Amino acid sequence: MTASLPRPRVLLTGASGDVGTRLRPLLAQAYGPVRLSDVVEPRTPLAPGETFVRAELSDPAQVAEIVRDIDAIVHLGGFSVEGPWETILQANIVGLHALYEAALQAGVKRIVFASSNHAVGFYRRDRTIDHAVPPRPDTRYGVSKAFGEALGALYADKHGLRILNLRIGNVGDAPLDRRRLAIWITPADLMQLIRIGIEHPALRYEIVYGMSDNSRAWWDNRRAHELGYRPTGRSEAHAADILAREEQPDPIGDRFQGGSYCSQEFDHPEPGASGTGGTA
Ligand code: 15L
Repeated sequence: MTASLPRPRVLLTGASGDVGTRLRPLLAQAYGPVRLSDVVEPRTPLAPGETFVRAELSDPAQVAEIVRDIDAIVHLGGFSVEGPWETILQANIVGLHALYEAALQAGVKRIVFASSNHAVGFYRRDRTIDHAVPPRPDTRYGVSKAFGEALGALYADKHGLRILNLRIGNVGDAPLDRRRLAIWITPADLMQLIRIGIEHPALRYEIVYGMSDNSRAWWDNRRAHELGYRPTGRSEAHAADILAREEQPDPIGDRFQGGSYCSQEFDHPEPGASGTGGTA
């Protein structure tokens, strides 16, 4: 932000989760006062300038309340792993629609949507994919993220909201395992992407991958780089440690980008051999 522009009023949903808790100080540093929302209380005490409003995303009245007087939403809220259909439906489909609708009514200008690598988890690891590939969700959760990206496109094209979808890999201080060497992102790099979503003057509707500078990546993240992203995290610095660790083989999950999300409930003999796009 330049000094002459007013600071955007930012809402962070899902603020009490692991990623939300890590982002809070970074958002406060960038934007000053931030409104936090979640279904449960924040994990750490509120810092000066932070306010917290508890809200159920599936309740339109509560959602209308949290988006009031907000310029930009960072939407981490909803259900963040695979779950029963009813749970995913309420949190990530009904709830997301309520959020977009309330945002439109309230005049919110921008939404940064925490999509997920699981929207494209059934691409094979030996294939490099970019932001333009069709979704290949690996779970009901992944389907809900693909839905979220599509819903964002509708609100961008029809109503002019500015939307950045982040297909986030795995956020943390270090990659957790071999798969995460490809998809890991530091909180600081994630914050860089969020700032692009909130501040980039030419942003209309984009999908980018939420990963650091990972040499083992299977994503071509050039769109993020074109928008100014310059990640500083390097998973390769952790590679020797991770590769020295024994890992349980997962014959299905190890072939696909989504890992164990692909092998859960998997029950046919020819992975990726049929359906749209043929072999992934
Ligand atoms: C996700 O989308 C989840 O929110 C996170 O908990 C991790 O499981 C991550 O994907 C991953 O693929 O490592």
